[in-house]
Amino acid sequence: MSSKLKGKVIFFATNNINKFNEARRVLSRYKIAVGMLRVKTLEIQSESLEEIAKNSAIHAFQQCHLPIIVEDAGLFVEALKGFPGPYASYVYKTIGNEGLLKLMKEATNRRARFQSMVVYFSEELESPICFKGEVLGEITETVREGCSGFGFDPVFKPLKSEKTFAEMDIDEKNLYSHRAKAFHKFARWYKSLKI
Ligand code: ITT
Repeated sequence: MSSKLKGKVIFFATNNINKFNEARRVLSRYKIAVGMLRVKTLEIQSESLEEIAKNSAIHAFQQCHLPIIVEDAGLFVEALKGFPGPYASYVYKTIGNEGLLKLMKEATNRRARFQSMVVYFSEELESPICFKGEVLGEITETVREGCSGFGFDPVFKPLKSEKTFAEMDIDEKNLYSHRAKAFHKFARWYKSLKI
């Protein structure tokens, strides 16, 4: 592993400012500088977050030749046999939180999990490297908006909290979230690179 990786700014290729802000907050604790890059990411159709994110990272890197992070997240609801999974973005845009709650009207099992796959790629690496984070929780009975959050945050409550993600600020969400866990793993790896 080359020492060239250290001390550089890395770029998070995303169009989602909320994801970027959550990641930046974690990385700043490790003094890792990150910029947001709005390159057009390629999202292949796949059941695997890892495969989607790896392909996106390679595609993004080919466009900019900068040290790049891509993150792909999914929501897996037990009562819906893992739906929407990697299709969370499409499902959110089409039926939204109200639609998800409707699908779960009869469901007594409210268990769900968010997964995050953070993928890093740079010119020093032969292939992209992946870091996974997961949070277990449940889908609430009603939409519980708070003062922050995005996507399914108003209907997702981590197991160890009484609040939905939307009722938390970024720092509190980062104590539990799939994304924060994956970015902590990434940051520890990045900081461990030999000088
Ligand atoms: P980029 O691909 O541009 O990074 P995106 O919003 O499409 O942004 P993802 O594919 O990773 O991001 O996530 C898919 C969707 O899953 C996202 O649009 C949200 O609706 C939902 N989602 C992911 N992480 C979430 C979180 O922490 N809280 C609430 N919803 C989340």
